[in-house]
Amino acid sequence: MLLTDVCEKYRKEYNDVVCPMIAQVKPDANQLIIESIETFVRDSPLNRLPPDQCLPIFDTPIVQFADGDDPIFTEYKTIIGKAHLTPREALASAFDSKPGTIAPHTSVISWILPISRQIRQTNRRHILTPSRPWAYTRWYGELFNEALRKHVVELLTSWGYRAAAPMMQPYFKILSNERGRYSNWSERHIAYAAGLGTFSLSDGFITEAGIAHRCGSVVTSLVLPPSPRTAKSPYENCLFYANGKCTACIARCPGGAITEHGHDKRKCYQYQREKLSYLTPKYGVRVVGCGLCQTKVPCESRNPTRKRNHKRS
Ligand code: B12
Ligand code: SF4
Ligand code: SF4
Repeated sequence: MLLTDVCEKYRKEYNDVVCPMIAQVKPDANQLIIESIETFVRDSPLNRLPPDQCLPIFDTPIVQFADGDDPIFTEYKTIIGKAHLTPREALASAFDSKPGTIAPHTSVISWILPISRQIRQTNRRHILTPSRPWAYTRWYGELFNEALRKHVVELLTSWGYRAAAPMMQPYFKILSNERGRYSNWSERHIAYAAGLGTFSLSDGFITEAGIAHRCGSVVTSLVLPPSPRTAKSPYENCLFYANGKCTACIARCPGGAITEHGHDKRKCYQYQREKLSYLTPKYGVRVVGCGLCQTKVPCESRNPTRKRNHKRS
């Protein structure tokens, strides 16, 4: 059979634009994607803190990959909720297609955007409300994160692959159960699958660059070798679970949302809704996040369970 026949057969079978024989594997794709994301973070004017746009909002990102068909994504339907999408479902829904026929293989690109030291320092001084730069990070930082998601989707599309950022799709939604709010695409659980870190007592996701970050992801039909997931438990990077000695985030939380039993999402949401909403017009943003549990804590900018300190301060 000629290559063109295989392509034609594939197009009919998968209703796809890309033939796997010519487009499934792209040598060095992981490295090219990492470099493209790093450059975007370094050069984009959106990654600058208002009003003077001098300081970067985020430092150099950490980028890793997961196999979209890794069984952990099906486990998330039990751990998070039935509505949580597998990468295959997320990609198929974005193209109005069926999960079984969207592509022979799916991969996930997941990134961590560490919040810059200057911004973290301003929040360290606060005890009840977030600093203005932290509030800007929640608002303008997420606008930048959205631009990055679009950038990665465009890069993969320009190479001839299918790609989608689930959090930017119309199907993305935030739901609620007895434990509080959750979504059908949890960026932190995606980052966990890609081996980028673990959860913690405060629920925050502790990476090698710490807990003070925002994260994002894109699903694609391109085959990308997955990064190793070395954590032995979903809470390995948190000192509370490592030696029971750290409870710094409990003391930092003004909403009483963190105890030795974990993070109460309802209390956290309530605190931010009821006590902080007056800040939105003051700071000129549409939503304010507190994040005091992510600054002035041992896990702020490094993995605190590592013997040798991470270089960031
Ligand atoms: C809904 C939401 C909230 C809710 C609920 C948060 C939550 N814990 O889920 C509320 C309003 C409380 C909230 C608050 C904040 N949020 Co918010 N929020 C989201 C949103 C939109 C969805 C989260 C979601 O789907 N959660 C799913 C549920 C199930 O997660 P969970 O309950 O924490 O999961 C636990 C269990 O699954 C458990 N677990 C049990 N068994 C097992 C087994 C395995 C194998 C695994 C892996 C896990 C596991 O582990 C988890 C931790 O305990 C995400 C964006 C996104 N799409 O991901 C941002 C997001 C989580 N928020 C973020 C941030 C920064 C904040 C705030 C700091 C506010 C701010 N901006 O200043 C606070 C911090 C709260 C906290 N301590 O974690 C960041 C988190 C980054 C980070 N550093 O961890 C995210 C990822 C946004 C982003 N794009 O970066 N948020
Ligand atoms: S402050 Fe301590 S207990 Fe809280 S998440 Fe960080 S390491 Fe864990
Ligand atoms: S975000 Fe604020 S209210 Fe929520 S757990 Fe952290 S410190 Fe507490």
